[in-house]
Amino acid sequence: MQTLILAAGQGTRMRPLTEQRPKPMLPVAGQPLVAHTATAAIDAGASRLVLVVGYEAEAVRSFFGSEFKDVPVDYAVQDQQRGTADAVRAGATKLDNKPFAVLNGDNLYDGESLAKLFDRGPSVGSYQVASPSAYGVLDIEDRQVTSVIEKPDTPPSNVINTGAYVFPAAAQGWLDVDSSERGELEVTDVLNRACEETAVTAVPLNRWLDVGRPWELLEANEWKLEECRRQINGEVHADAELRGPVIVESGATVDAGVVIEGPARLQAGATVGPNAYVRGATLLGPETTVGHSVEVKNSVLMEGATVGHLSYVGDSILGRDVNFGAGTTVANLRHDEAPITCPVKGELVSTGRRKFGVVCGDAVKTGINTSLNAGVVLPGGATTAPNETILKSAANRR
Ligand code: TTP
Repeated sequence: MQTLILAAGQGTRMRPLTEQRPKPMLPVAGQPLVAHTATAAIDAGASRLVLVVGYEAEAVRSFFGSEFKDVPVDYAVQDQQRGTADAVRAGATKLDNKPFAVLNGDNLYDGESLAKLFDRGPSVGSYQVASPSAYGVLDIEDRQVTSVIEKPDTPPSNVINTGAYVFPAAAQGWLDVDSSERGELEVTDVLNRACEETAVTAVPLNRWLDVGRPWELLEANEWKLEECRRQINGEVHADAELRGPVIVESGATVDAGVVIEGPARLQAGATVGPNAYVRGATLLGPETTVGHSVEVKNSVLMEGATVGHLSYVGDSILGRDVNFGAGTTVANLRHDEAPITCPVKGELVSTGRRKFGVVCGDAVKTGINTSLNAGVVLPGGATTAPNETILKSAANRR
């Protein structure tokens, strides 16, 4: 099955993490997010991948090259991000006149479910949720989809669209859709046309995750780190203790007195300790430092991030080359245990998580003893003074 993977979007809800890189290239368990999407597609039987790129396209191209896991990779450029139907239209220029699959390059799918989708003919991957109104909801009769309705007040079912489709070859002629209410050209309108022209089956996916906002990047890492198996190739001091599924890549170092509770992955050049505690679905990217008496829990540290001494980082995402001064502490729980809120495009949104820390854009630097409240987002390059307490995000803080 020739497969289009949409990876051209600007990822505005994921800012500041997407200020310098496309969302599909954000790290998930040591690989770019879109590499997991591509792997699921290949596991499901993709014969060729066409990646639709646009925003920060070069990062995607240089990761994949012309082949990924023995499957040929082609690229189509979407110059302006006018919507998912427009992205499919850009990608269709590289397709053969045969049925094709479409996947979102910022979604995690399980390969086993995708295989059922790919085998089914015209189909859409579906997923049951408790509150469907925030999604595209599928109207289904006898497993056939009759339409998809965007964010309905009264949803016709609790089954939603996962952005995974198999379209017949004829759909390559159905891509000129009208602009939607939010001013985008939407692939869901292509799906609605497909439902009018042919039988489209809803294929339930076992597991699926849309990674649109920072806390969903933590969820993606939780999922994919859970799947990792213990592998120790780096240098681990005899007085360190690694519990459970921990990956220490060649070139990573674990010093004396360190305890690491898996799932966790330490990429090449990461150094931990002495006397540090790393636990719960943590990714320490290449060349990261977790120093003396630091605790890191359920967090993602991107390449070159440093938490040198006496700090606590919980349920947080630290961008490239972030540097936490000694004694920086992150709050990740409210006294009332209510879900943590976090700003997304200037508006506070519930993360739905009882535990959530902070999001730091690339090269953020904190002064010693900085205290960061739960849900704070610091833009790339922001600095804090020694002893500063940041209770709320300041969008323009530099
Ligand atoms: P979205 O998540 O809707 O858009 P986005 O990635 O730009 O993020 P945000 O809304 O935060 O700005 O996109 C779904 C998928 O489609 C995603 O993989 C990106 C891709 N896409 C394109 O390739 N081109 C586009 O014009 C758009 C809007 C999305």
